[in-house]
Amino acid sequence: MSPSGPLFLGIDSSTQSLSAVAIDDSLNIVAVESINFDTELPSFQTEGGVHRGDDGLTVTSPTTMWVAALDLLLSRLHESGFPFDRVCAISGSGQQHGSVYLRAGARGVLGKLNSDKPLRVQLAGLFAVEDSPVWMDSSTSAQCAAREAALGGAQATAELTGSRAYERFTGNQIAKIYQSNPDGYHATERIQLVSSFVGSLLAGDPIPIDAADGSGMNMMSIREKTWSPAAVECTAPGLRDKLGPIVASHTVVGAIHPYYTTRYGLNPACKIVAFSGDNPCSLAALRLQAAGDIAISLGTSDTIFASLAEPAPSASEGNIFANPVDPDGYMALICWKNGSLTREEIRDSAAGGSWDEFSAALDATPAGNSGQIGFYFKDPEITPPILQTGTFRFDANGNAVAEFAPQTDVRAIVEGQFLSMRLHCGNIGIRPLSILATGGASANAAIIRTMSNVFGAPVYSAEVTDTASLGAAYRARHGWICKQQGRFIPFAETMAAAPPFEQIATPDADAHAVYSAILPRYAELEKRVIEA
Ligand code: XUL
Repeated sequence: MSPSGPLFLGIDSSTQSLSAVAIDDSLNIVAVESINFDTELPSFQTEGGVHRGDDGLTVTSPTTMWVAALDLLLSRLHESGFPFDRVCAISGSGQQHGSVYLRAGARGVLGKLNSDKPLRVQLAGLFAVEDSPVWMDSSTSAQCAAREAALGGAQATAELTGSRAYERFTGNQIAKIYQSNPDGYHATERIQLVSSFVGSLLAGDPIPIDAADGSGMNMMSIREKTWSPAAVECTAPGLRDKLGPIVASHTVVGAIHPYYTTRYGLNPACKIVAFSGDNPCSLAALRLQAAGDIAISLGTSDTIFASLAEPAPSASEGNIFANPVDPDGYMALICWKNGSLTREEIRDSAAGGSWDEFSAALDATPAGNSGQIGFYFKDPEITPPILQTGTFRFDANGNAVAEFAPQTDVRAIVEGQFLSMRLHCGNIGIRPLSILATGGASANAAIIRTMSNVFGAPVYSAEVTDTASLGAAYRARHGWICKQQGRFIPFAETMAAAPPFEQIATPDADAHAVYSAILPRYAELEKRVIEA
């Protein structure tokens, strides 16, 4: 680490841990630290950072655990000699959708933190609801149905808020708290997201929710980036006053509270930049800054993150959020449950359990698989939503067939997965111009070539770790630079010093044309599979 110069800190409050990444002004990572909730704060008795209810649906985390973790994280960094006095700005990331219920009077308590005592001791009693519902909770189906009924259906809800009503989305969680614990609800002065809550601890004042994480609540107008009166009013009475304002994600929302300057040596000039959700922060870490920049993560589930300019929210696929680095832009998140495990199943059944044989089969078969198309749902799929598991194979004439030759199966699963991605991306307005491949399968050259050809876009490789906290650190620096200059500076300009990602595939125009011709047939067959 150089002995001087500004530093920027990103703090990620995830489901299982609280982590920090510090960068210098040249974007180098200079420190990382992490606190695991289960093992380092065992008194909260969490498993994977959460408590699961007896109903199998309710999932919460003890809010005070996050408070205790913050002191532990900062003291760990302090003890390691981390130069907190050089930190110019802090931003953060939080698991999306989770909510925190601050009791009346919380603002006064937060403002008067005393650096002699740990946060946990001073903030006991701060919460009107002690256990925060988190994104893994799926106990609010009734509230989702009520929301969609009030807002004119699932598609209307998606058009208004960016997503249809999802159980984990915060508005539905708040509605459940109001109905099941009205005393707790009425005792609440301010409701925060996990992200804005951790930022509020640092600022010593409740900071606003940012537009990107606010998009995960089913209550924000995705186009206006303000609370939708209809979507707030159908949630719970008197809610608008408890939510505070929404700000653009690069906004400086406060300064560090003296608690931290005295206790850990932070610089009193250190700014707090709005905290955001972990997925928006990951978008920033992957530098998906221009509309059409997408990342495809090939993991247990396959996920696409994308920057887009003209979203077309849909009730059947994906979530649209405000973009965390471009106040006029949007981002999308789409998840496919059948990812690596499903590819591995075909590797085992059709390629002798060997990735080399799997790649050889891909190389030996033509783009478009001579018109043969397969759907492989080892698990119920999210995109498109289909509960029925199984494999559905069709010949070039659209007739269902029981089997493919092994090599055909290999090509069919890979092409099918990427055609599904292209189809469903297109349905919500994503027009991929460049692809960043991450996750395990991104190391397979034959799979990546197929990805490039299906989308007709160059593919780059990125192995970025700690994306949520790193993205938060990049955003801290972005917000700080905007504040210094007194105007919005495009995120890309602030990231010019970052080393370029390595290009690993160039699309073949002929192969791409084959896939463009197949796509309508693929869509047609997918409809048949869903309807069957
Ligand atoms: C996104 C979601 C999860 C959490 C994980 O909608 O629910 O990705 O953000 O922390």
